[in-house]
Amino acid sequence: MTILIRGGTVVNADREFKADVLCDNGKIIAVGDNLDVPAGAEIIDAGGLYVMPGGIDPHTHMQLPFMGTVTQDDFFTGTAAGLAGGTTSIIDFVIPNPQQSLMEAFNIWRGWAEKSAGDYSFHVAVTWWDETVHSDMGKLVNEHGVNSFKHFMAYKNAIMADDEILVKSFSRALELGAIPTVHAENGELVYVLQQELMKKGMTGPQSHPLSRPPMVEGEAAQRAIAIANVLNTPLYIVHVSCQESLDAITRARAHGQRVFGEVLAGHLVIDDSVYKNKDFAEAAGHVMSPPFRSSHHQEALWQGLQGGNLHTTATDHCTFCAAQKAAGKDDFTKIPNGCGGVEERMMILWDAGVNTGRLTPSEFVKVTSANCAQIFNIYPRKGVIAEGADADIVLWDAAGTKTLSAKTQFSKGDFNVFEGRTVKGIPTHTISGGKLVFKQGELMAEMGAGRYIKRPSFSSMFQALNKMRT
Ligand code: URQ
Ligand code: ZN
Ligand code: ZN
Repeated sequence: MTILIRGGTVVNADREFKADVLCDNGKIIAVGDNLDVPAGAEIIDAGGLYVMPGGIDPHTHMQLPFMGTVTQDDFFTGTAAGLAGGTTSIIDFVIPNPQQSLMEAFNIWRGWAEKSAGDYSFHVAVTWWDETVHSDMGKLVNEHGVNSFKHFMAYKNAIMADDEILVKSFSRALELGAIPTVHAENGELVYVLQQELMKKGMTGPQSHPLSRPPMVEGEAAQRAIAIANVLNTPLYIVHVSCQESLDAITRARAHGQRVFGEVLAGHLVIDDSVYKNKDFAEAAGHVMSPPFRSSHHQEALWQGLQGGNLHTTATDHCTFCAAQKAAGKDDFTKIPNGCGGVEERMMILWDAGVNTGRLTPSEFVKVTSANCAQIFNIYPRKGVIAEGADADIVLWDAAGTKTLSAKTQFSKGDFNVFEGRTVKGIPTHTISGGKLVFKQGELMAEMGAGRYIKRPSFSSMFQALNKMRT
């Protein structure tokens, strides 16, 4: 399929410029002025629109079995919803049960993801340790294109990685040229606070944020940073939600440590007043970890993005419906943790970021696509409008408006944390793998059209780091 995008303003991480973009056979084959129209090409008039790299969401959980249930969006509906919001690639998570082979889990998730409508890749979680984990990590990097390993420092008695696992896994990741990532919350503290709140009879969703105060995240972020520092590995901290963990990242980076931070669209614009809602479904619908924070943390997170101490934006798309959330009706610790956002992320970042002057269009591209591609080593295949890149492109109408709602979302599920928010700045067309998959509100996502994206190891950088350690 040949598509010529004509008359738009291309926005990359480094600059904006007027140019046509020609796509053929899934790739961008030309970017320039007044490109000739190949016979049979579909022409898209991009006059007055921005032409940007398709978004990459580095943090989703499609079809995740979690807390006794499975998320609402599977890999088809979840990636299709992403395409409707301009996100053309996701990095999801393989999360083995403790004692389950990493390779076995990886193959199961690969099977689930074959129905994806957009491209996908996987971080693999290390939730336990023995020699087979050590060896499977090697297979995953050297044979399957995994270059990032996740560690949940929360979720005690489930998938929590203690310090021994962190130290062994980070060291192994360094040997392999893979980057460790962490969900930074102190799972022991969360567990104690949960028990205390339940003992006091404070069983409602209002207790969720009380069981995970910012310092619970700040301590874990600092601990992971210290372990990475001593072992000389880079580190990527997912869903940074508060000043405390951002400060730990900022301090580490100021001393030259290679630490990257991710922030969720939700944490940038939603505060903890949502938990005060007397309606259980409304409050429980916002139960995710780390929780939404008091409003001063939002400004800190925006400053983190603007100041280069937070690098990527994600969603942690992990959707449960009201009936699933009701599992925690009488015990907030049993409310499945997770919220959506894969469809809304880029509109939230544009509306609250670009329209307020916090981000330029190029900085928007950095934090929604290019930085993620560079950190996870798939740039310039992804994250840029340039010859040779994958034809993953979003056309953006800065004047267009939309009111976000569960009633109109493509994502499955019956809840939307951005419910009722009217945004200015919306996608008009999404091109994924060189095909037009979204056009002015109409989604033409195709089951199985998405590809598994291998991410090469960082051997060169890590060899240098490794040398410094030995
Ligand atoms: O912790 C995560 O990232 C997964 C289990 C999604 N749930 C959540 O509350 N963030
Ligand atoms: Zn997490
Ligand atoms: Zn997550």
